[in-house]
Amino acid sequence: MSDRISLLGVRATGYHGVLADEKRDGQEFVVDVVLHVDLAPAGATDDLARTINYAEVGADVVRRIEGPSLDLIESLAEQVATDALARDGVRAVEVTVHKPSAPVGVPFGDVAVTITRTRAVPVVIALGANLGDATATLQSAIDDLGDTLHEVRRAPFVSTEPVGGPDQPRYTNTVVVATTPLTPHELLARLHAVEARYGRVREVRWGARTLDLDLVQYGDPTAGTDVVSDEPSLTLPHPRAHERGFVLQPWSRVDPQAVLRVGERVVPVTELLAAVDTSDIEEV
Ligand code: A4P
Ligand code: MG
Repeated sequence: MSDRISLLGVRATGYHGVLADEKRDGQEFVVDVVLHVDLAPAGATDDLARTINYAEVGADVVRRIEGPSLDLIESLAEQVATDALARDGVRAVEVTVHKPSAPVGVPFGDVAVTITRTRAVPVVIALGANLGDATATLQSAIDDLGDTLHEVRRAPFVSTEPVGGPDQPRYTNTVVVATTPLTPHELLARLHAVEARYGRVREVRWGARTLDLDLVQYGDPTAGTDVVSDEPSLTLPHPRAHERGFVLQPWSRVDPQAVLRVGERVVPVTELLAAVDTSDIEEV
């Protein structure tokens, strides 16, 4: 993905610097912000709501330049990057802070720091398969997702009794915890694409499948940053995860501290697991 919005040369007076006279007299700071955003939806609809409003980004930058005094332009760059990543749809940001009047002690043209920060949202994905070589399929699906998931940790594979649906073979399940720069819908689309690659067909609800990838949770409920949605196309957290041993057991193995939002409550996964029957779950 290489679409970008660049807002260059935003300038204002700030009081950042290590020296007392910098904090007293102030000087000009100049900031460049490059936002990595998918611009196709806005390009197709001509709708400002589908992109990032660069006027708002500029106002954020000026607020940070004029804000509380910092010692380092590194810190100012970090603040600008944090603001930018908080905007929906911004996957990554490059920030350059120039300090053209810095006390360098020799004639110079410019001094600047540049940082790149990528959005990294914690996500939990449950994987299941009960047709073909299930374990091999699950492992290759995880490998395929390596382009969109980072810091990937996988639970042990478990063999589980089918829950619901018609008579069908036992499942192999696992859970992956990772981080992603994608939005929830982008990630779901990616999960569907990987399911399709492994020959997933949707005929019978809860029927046998070569590969099922469910997005269990997006964001961190402890920090209150998890996405909650009751849209049928993407319900978050996954509406049945809290009662399913084949999700909870592997999840608790890969992340013993994990929590899941259940209605208004944020509940430890180990507590949810204690309430379900796990007698049929075997490690493979
Ligand atoms: N969808 C909505 N929210 C989500 C989400 N958080 N993650 C939509 C993924 N998809 C979500 O899913 C149907 C639709 O749900 C999708 O189009 C998507 O946009 P699907 O994968 O086509 O159908 P499904 O998997 O049959 O339905 P669902 O609701 O995901 O089923 P469950 O509840 O996950 O159950 N028993 C064992 N032992 N192990 C299993 O893995 N899996 C199921 C599937 C049943 N029994 C099982 C297992
Ligand atoms: Mg599914």
